Amino acid sequence: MADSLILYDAPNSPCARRVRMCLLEKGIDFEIHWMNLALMDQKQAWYLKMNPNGLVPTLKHGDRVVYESNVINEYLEAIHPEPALMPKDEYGQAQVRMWIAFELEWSKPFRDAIYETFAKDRLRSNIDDPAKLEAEIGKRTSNPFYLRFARKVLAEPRDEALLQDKYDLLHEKMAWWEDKLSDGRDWLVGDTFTFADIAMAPRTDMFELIGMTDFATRYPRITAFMGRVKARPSWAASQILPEAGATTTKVAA
Ligand SMILES: N[C@@H](CCC(=O)N[C@@H](CS)C(=O)NCC(=O)O)C(=O)O
Repeated sequence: MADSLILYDAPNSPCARRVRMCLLEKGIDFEIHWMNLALMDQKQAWYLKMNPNGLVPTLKHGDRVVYESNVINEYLEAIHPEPALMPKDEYGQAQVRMWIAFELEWSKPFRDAIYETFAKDRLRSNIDDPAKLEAEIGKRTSNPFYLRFARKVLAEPRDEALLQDKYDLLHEKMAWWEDKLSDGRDWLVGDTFTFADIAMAPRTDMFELIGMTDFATRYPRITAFMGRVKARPSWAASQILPEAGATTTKVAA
């Protein structure tokens, strides 16, 4: 592939990890540009021009821009079809896209829960002085909403009631997923690893970060599914963090 592939990414982003996994499964080299989500790098004007949702990941392929992890993966499949990660038959494709739609809904309570837990702790460890936070965010965006949001995450104690609400919503979704696996399937769609598995695995691996410690006993089939995903070389290889002080990382697949 002649044009460079740049992935706008962030440490511990499950959404960006989907794209990393796809690139690695397909043996494509790429370069990561790291964004600091706590400081709102993703809300900078130059980035919003590429991705109006102000989220990672975004892929730049030469002068083409593609955002939204599962859309990026389908783009990669189109330009680099082998090994295939999308079924060839229409019902297989519809099933993959339904898992993606399920993930998009399920990610909403998860995101609220992660802001009450891991993201709160991460922001506090990044910056403990509200004035410094204000200055850093002010360099990146003039939208006062993001500052108010970050201030709230930094200053307010963990909202245990809100967290319980989110757990209850997540359990409803996870119970549905656990039940789906009761037919003994290895992969979510068909007999092979597909974009459906890539859509679901990275966030599933983060339930401990939102304080759900009984995940493995509560969801043994999903835990076994995660074991199969983790046995693939793309799982370990996609666990990428920036070197101290580095803003980019080159990844050779
Ligand atoms: N549906 C989007 C979700 C992207 C998303 O939520 N990204 C998170 C990181 S996993 C993010 O950028 N969060 C920063 C923010 O909420 O401002 C995708 O799959 O690309």
